[in-house]
Amino acid sequence: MAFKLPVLPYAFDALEPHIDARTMEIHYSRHHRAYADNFNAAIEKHPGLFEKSAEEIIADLDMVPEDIRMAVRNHGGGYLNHNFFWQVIGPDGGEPSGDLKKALSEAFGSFGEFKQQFEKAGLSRFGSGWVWLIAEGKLEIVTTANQDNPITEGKTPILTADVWEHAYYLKYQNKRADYLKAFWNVVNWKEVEKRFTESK
Ligand code: MN3
Repeated sequence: MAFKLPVLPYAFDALEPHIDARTMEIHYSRHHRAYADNFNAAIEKHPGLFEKSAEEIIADLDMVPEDIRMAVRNHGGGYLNHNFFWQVIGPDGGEPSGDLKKALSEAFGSFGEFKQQFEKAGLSRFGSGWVWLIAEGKLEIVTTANQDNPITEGKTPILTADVWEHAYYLKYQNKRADYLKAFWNVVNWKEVEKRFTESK
């Protein structure tokens, strides 16, 4: 039993013009696949771990044998983060509604203010990493380096943006700010709302 590369739930060009088809193709077919392959290769050394889910493993890295712990953190994290990322983005865009909209206003002042703070956090993450919206009673924004996932710290992410250069460089080059502004056009708020409801 290996960890499978999940099927991308839309076509490579579905997020155009905000995220271009070539970026999506390379990001999914090469980067995500490589994380999955390297994660599986690490777990092969301790195949008992195949009985756990990727979430269970990343949430409890201390139980991962030391000889593969760094590989699991990096590649298992990369595998899991992209599984999550493809779910919370999509072609529809729009805005949050209902309880999530209310919670965003309570935590950040308004939806607009939330977007600004999320973009700012993504911009200030030096080097490669991720920016996350966390549901922990009150909503909060955090960033992680490399392929770390907030579940390792016991947090529940409901939205993320990949701020590795491979996520935007072909179209936006060094302009991460422009990528993060465009990101709002491809957030799958229905999925984020579902995860928000499940977190309570
Ligand atoms: Mn990526």
